[in-house]
Amino acid sequence: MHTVRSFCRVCTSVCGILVDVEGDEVIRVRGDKDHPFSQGYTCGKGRALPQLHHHPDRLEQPQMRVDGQLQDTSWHTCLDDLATRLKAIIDEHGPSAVGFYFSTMESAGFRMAEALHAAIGTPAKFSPLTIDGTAKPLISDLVGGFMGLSGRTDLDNCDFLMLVGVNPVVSHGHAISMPNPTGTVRDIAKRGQVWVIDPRRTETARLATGHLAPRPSTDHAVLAYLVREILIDGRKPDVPVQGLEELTAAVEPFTLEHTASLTDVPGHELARLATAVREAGCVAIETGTGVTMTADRGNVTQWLAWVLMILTGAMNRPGGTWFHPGFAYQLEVFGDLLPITPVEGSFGPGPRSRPEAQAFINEWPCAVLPDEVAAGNIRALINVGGSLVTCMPETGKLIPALQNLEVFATTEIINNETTQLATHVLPTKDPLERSDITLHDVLSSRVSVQYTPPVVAPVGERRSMWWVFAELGRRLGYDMGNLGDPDTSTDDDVLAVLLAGARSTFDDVAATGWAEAPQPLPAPWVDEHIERMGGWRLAPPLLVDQLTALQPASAPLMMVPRRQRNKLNGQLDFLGERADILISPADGEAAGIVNGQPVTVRSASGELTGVAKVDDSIRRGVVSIPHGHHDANVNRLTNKDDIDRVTGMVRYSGIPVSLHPG
Ligand SMILES: Nc1nc2c(c(=O)[nH]1)N[C@H]1C(S)=C(S)[C@@H](COP(=O)(O)OP(=O)(O)OC[C@H]3O[C@@H](n4cnc5c(=O)[nH]c(N)nc54)[C@H](O)[C@@H]3O)O[C@H]1N2
Ligand SMILES: Nc1nc2c(c(=O)[nH]1)N[C@H]1C(S)=C(S)[C@@H](COP(=O)(O)OP(=O)(O)OC[C@H]3O[C@@H](n4cnc5c(=O)[nH]c(N)nc54)[C@H](O)[C@@H]3O)O[C@H]1N2
Ligand code: SF4
Ligand SMILES: [Mo]
Repeated sequence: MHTVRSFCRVCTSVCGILVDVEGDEVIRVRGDKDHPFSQGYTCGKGRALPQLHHHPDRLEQPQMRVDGQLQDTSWHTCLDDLATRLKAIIDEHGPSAVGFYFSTMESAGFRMAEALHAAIGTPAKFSPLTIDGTAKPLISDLVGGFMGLSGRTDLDNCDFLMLVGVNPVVSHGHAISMPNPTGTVRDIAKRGQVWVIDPRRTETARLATGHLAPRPSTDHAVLAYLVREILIDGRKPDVPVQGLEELTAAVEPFTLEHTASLTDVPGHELARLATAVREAGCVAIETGTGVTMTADRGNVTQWLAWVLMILTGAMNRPGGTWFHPGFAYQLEVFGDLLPITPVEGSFGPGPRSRPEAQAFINEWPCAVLPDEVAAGNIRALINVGGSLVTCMPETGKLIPALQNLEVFATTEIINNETTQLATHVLPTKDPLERSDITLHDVLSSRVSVQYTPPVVAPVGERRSMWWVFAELGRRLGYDMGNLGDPDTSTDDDVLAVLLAGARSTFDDVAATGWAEAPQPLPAPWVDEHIERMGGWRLAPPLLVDQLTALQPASAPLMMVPRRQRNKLNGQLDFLGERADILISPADGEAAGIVNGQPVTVRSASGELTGVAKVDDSIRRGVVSIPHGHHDANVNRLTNKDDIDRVTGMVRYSGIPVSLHPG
C-alpha cells in the first residue's frame, strides 16, 4: 500500500487529503494534517472519493447513439461522428446553433472547453452563474465598479458576522470556501457575535449568538431596516461614498413597524439586532443561495448587505471583508488601470427566443435553453460536466428540449439521467485519475494555488477532458491556441500553461503541492480603485428601482432550497441522503401530513413526492426541499419563465407551493 498527497475536488473548499492506494484500488481518504489551509479537515463527501472512483455505474467507454440506442464505441469513431455532426450544424445554421454548459472542477478541461467555445464563436454560453447566483457579481459591478471584486469575510479577525441565507456548517460557504466551518463559526461566536437570518433554524444557527427567521424572500427588508438605522446613527464617517441621499430615500419606508410586518419577525427582535449592529461597529456579512436564488430580491438584498458593510467600515478592513486579488491572474498589478465599470451594469444582447432576457457577463440564462431549442436556435449542446436534469429549472420542459437536440455531447464519469439523454457520452478522468491545479482561485479561502499528481491510473478508456476538447477542435479545423497539443502534451504540460504568469511557477507549485501569496489588509489596490471611482456607489438607480418595485411576498406556503451534508448537488446519491421535505408542525397539521410519510408538493409548474419531515426547526409557511435528487427532483416545481429580468437568474427560492398527503 502507498499513500498519495492530493487535494479534494468534490467541492471548492479543496481540502488537503492523503489517499491510501493498493494496486489500482483506492482504499481510503483522510485529512492531511500538514496541509497549510485545511489542517487535516475533511468531510464525508471528500472521504467518499474511493466510492466515487469505484462506483458501479462509472463510465469507462465512449458511447454514441446509434438508431436511438447508446452504444459503446471508440474515441476515434465517437469524436469523428461528433465533429461531423457539429460541423454540419455550424455550416448550415451558424455558430450560435451550438450551446455550451460549463460546470467542472477539472482545470485543464475547463480551459480547453473555453478555448473551443471561443473558437466556435457562439454566444450560447450557460453555467451555474444563472442557476446559483448572479447577485454577487452584479453588486460588485454596480456598487464596487468592478465585476471581479470577490469579497469574503476576514474570518480570522472578524468579531461580528451576519449570515443571511447561507448555511456554511453544511455547505462550507457560498462563492467562498470555508474548510472546517463548524470550528470557524464557533470561534467567531465565542470571541464575538454570529447572527443567522434564515427561515430555518439551521445547523449554523444552532452555533450562533442570535437567529431571526423571517418569511422567505423578505431579507431585503431586514437589511433595509438595518441600513436605515445605521444612517440615522452609527455610520463610519471617513468611508468614501456617493449616492447617500438617494440611499436614504430608498430605505426610508423600512421603519421598524413596516419591516416587522413584511418579514413577520417581532419588532423587538429586529431592534435587538439593530442595537448589536450599531455596537459592533464593523459588520461582516456572508450571504448564500437563500439570497441569490430569490431572483430580483436577491439583487437588492445583496446590495443592502454591501451597503451595511460599507457604512460600518467593513470593506477592505481587518475583521470585515477582503477582496481576493487572484493567484493565476493578479488584480493589484492593474493598479490605475483597473477598469471602472459603468453604473448601468455589464449586460449584452440575449437569446432571440426570449426578448425579456439579456446576457450577463457574456452568458445567457440557463432558463432559456428549452425555448432556444424549441425555436431551432440551439441545435447542439456540449455539456462540460453538468448534471443538467437535476440542476436546470422546470424539468418537465427541459427533458423534451434535451431530447430534441440534434447533438447533445456530455463529459461525465458516472452514468446518470443526463447521460441517458445524450447523443455522445465522453468519459473523462475522475478527480483521482488526473493531475490538477485549483481552478477557481478566487473561491479559495487564501490567495493560493494547489497542485496534485494523479493518484491512480484512469480506468477503461477515460481520457483527460482537455484532450477530448482539443481533439474535437482539431477535427473542426480550429486553431485552439497554445494550451496543449493532443498528440504530445501531458496533463502537467497543460497545467504549466495555465500557471504561466501566476504568482508562482508551475514547477514551484508542483514541488510542494501548494503556494500562497498573503496579501495586506487593507489592500491598497482596492482603496485606490474606490477612490478613483469617487467612493462606493451606494444607490445604483437599477437597484433603487428594483427595490421600489418589489411586491410583498404573500403566498401562504413557499418552497425554499437546502443543501445536504452527504450530497453535492446532483452527485453522491450513493451516500444515501433522502429528499426529506421539511414542514413545520402547523403546516403539516393543516395539510394532514404525517412525519415520515410521503408528501406531494405542487407548484404552478409541476409536482414531486418525497418524504415529509415535520420539524419545528422550520418556520410556518415554508417548505424546505433539497435539490439534486433524481427521484424527487425539485426542479419539477421551478419555472423557466420566472427569472430576474436584469440578470436572468431563475427563482429557486420563494416559490408558492401546496402540500398534499402523498
Ligand atoms: N454538503 C454540500 N455542500 C455544498 C453543496 C451541496 O450540495 N452539499 N453545494 C455547493 C454549492 S454548488 C453551493 S452554491 C453552495 C451553497 O451554499 P449555501 O448558500 O450555504 O447553501 P445552503 O446550505 O442550501 O444554505 C442556504 C440557506 O438559505 C436558506 N434560505 C432559503 N431561502 C431563504 C430566504 O428567502 N431567506 C433567507 N434568509 N434564507 C433562505 C435555507 O433555509 C438554507 O439554510 O454550497 C456548496 N456546498
Ligand atoms: N432547484 C434548484 N436547482 C439548483 C440548485 C438549487 O438549490 N435548487 N442549486 C444550483 C446550484 S447552486 C448549482 S452550482 C447547480 C449545480 O449543478 P451542476 O452544474 O449540474 O453540478 P452537479 O450537480 O454537481 O453535477 C456535476 C456533474 O459532473 C459529474 N462529475 C463529477 N466529477 C466529474 C469529473 O471529474 N469529470 C466529469 N466530466 N464529470 C464529473 C457528476 O457526476 C455530475 O453529474 O445546480 C443548481 N440547481
Ligand atoms: S469540504 Fe469539500 S473539499 Fe473539503 S473534503 Fe469536503 S467535499 Fe472535499
Ligand atoms: Mo452552486
